[in-house]
Amino acid sequence: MTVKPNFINGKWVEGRTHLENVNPSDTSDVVGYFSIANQADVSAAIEAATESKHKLSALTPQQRFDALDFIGSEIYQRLDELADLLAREEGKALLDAKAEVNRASQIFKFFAGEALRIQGEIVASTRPNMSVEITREPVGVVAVISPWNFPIAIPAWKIAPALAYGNAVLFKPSELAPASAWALTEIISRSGFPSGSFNLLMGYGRDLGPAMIHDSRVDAVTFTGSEGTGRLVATSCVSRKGHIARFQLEMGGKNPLVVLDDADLDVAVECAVNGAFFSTGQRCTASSRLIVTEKIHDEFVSRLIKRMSQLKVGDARAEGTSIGPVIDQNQLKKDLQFIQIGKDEGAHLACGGVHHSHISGRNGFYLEPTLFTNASNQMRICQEEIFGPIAAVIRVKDAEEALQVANDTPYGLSAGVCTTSLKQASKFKRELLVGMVMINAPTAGVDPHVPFGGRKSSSFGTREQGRYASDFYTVVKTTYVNP
Ligand code: TXE
Repeated sequence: MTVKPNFINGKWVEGRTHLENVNPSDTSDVVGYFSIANQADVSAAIEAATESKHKLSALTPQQRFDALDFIGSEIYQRLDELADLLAREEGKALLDAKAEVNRASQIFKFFAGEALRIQGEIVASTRPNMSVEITREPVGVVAVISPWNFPIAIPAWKIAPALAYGNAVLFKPSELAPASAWALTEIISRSGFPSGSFNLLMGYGRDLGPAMIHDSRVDAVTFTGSEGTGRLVATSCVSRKGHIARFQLEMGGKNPLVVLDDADLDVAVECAVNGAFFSTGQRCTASSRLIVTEKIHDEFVSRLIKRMSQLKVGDARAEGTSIGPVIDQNQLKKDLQFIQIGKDEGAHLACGGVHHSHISGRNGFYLEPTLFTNASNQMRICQEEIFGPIAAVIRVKDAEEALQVANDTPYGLSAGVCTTSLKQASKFKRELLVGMVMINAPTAGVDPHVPFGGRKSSSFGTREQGRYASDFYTVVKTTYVNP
């Protein structure tokens, strides 16, 4: 049995214990075994990352460009192989997995370019003879804590900017999807970044998270995951001894897709299917609330159900699968509990809701795409993040009520509106309390080079991705020069 090691200070380090990574499409298939880092490994990685700062500052922007470009190119060259691994360990359908791997490659390429575009400003002072220089410097050692649902793209959009702007990285991937993280690390290990500047620590967040965050040599923490864990991370960053760690949190969503009377229903149905069910609904940007005005409600629902009947649930890597399994038994249990809660709350289970413990002879965590109708926005299925292929239709009178319902949630990540009216599109764009607005497009599925993030309980801190990422991964310094 081969156990994949952690990567610390430029060396592969085996742990005393390990994780077993199981294919959610076929639980008899073990994807691999992965070392669990212990406290001593975390300390060694922090020490190495801290020591690597001077080596990192000696790298020219061109050298950082070359290393990041190398990573992006290799990910692209190995797209099919990495997508297969991703689909095997996470369960998203192969097409979605390919799109994710491609996006990871694009992100590394984008930030390779950003390494050459770090800029400052020179500003005239209010005082005679004085000038003011505003420059950006690396933050230092950054802990990257990532979830399982995008096991290569989310690490990419945290690691690439961290390295582009000259930081050292401690990478703690989700214990549920270490294989993609390990493959990414193996590529980074050959990219030319100095030893110690990139470290992989696999294992459980409840142990490794606090061990990283409580060490004041860790300057910043970037986290994506559940809201509850996000709050714990924030508390640890603030309450630890020494200076407060800079932190950035991307958490849950309860994203609305509004369909107005004047919508093109073909477009609206495709947006709903893609946003609610693709990637098995396990996306923070999933459209879990479909808010539909009453004139077109029945027509929209009947077309949506017809379209849902064409979605094939099955092995993530099998030909023709549109929806793979959910990630594991715990998530399946949570999804099934929410289906029961929806029924108990009085919503009508219009489609799906059925769990299959095996498909085509393979044991897996399969759940049919599920649609509730007659839902009200106050129900738990419309207020809490479920994170499965489950959506609820909320019938509203008009656009005014649709907007009010769309905003009536603790979250504020992404929101969509389907309309052919420019006036309505503009109004929703202005008044939706979210970080990302999608007009006639699914709430999920974003570009790799522009800001990503939300408001309210969805996000805290500066935006991820695109040029805006520099706000998190750099410190601004203001220098006054009196020549
Ligand atoms: O998340 P966790 P889980 C939501 C989704 C899902 C639920 C549970 O609703 O059903 O969260 O998923 C690390 N200090 N989302 O358990 O626990 C952990 O090891 C520091 C939504 O996977 O938040 C992993 O690397 N870190 C979300 C990461 O945090 C800790 C995506 C996320 O795990 C830690 C994923 C601690 N005390 C889940 N405890 C989205 N909206 O995108 C755990 N971790």
